[in-house]
Amino acid sequence: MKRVLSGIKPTGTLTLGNYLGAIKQFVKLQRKMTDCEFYLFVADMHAITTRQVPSELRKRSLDIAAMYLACGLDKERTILFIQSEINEHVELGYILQSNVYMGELERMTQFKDKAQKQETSITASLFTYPALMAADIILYDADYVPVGDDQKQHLELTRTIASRFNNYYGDFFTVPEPIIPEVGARIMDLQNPEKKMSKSEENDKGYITMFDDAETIRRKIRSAVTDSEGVIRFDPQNQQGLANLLTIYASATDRDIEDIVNQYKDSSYKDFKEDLGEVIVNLLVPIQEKYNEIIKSQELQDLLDRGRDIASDYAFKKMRKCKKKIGLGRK
Ligand code: AQP
Repeated sequence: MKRVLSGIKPTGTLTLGNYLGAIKQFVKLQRKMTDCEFYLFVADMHAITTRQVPSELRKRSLDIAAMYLACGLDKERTILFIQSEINEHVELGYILQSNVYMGELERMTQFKDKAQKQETSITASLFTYPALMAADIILYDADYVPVGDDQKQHLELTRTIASRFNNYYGDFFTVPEPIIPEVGARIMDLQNPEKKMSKSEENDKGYITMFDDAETIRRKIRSAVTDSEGVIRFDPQNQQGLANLLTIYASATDRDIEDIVNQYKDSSYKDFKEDLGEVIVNLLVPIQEKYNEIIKSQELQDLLDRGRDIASDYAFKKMRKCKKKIGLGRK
């Protein structure tokens, strides 16, 4: 059976970007790919590449798991777990550090962006992050990895690392394929549409979180940066802010951008934004209601226990074979 795998870092409150670029796609794929198995994890080990408050990190990890469920995952067909509860991720991550080159890691734009923002106190793990990410994926022999556009480069490196390992030690890991959504793969910041919407961004007007209440959502959309042209059309070069809002609308409603442009071509930005605000409110409020039920339930804990046991079993066996292949240990 083919395996689809995805993960999200609990570095902040999930954004509409995470939802449209990753969670929604995952749920959609699950409905479409009925003959696949779905592995989904909360990447808390990745979160600590930047400083986290322990109690908040733990809370956010559970929040993410609950949010995924609230978004409509099929519980029966999902192996849901927390990355740090399976030791083999780090073990394989270390092995893969010996199969990736400094030059390759230096080229990763996410590292360059984050290092530029932080300037000092850049951790070694932020640099080696792609090796751990590769381990997360190939440990389970995932066939497909749905990601937003920003993770394309990391996934390409995962493929390189897996192929390099296979070439040297003999075929062992499945080389994964990315699945990137056609619309919604890169949702941009509402205040600065040249940057992607990120949960660890300081200016909270730039992103909509999955937990924002209806009034906050409306306000953030109303204040989203557009332009002075005043004409609704899809022109990402010259009307970046508006193009982002159209993309959000299309991705949230599963409609074509062209169709939306047609509907609003004679409207003002103000009216378009009012409607978009309502689209997002209608999308997120029902998810928030489900989340409120799930976060308190024993079912969430039971699903995470079950996920941990199944993933751990696979990971343990895979690592035993992997170490043998490399020549580690006595037998
Ligand atoms: N703006 C976005 N548009 C579309 N997809 C996005 N994703 C993230 N931002 C956008 C997708 O969400 C998944 C999980 O991402 P992640 O949490 O593992 O890491 P990230 O990509 O670094 O997300 P953030 O929000 O930008 O986190 P911080 O600020 O901590 O770095 C991935 O599939 C990603 O593509």
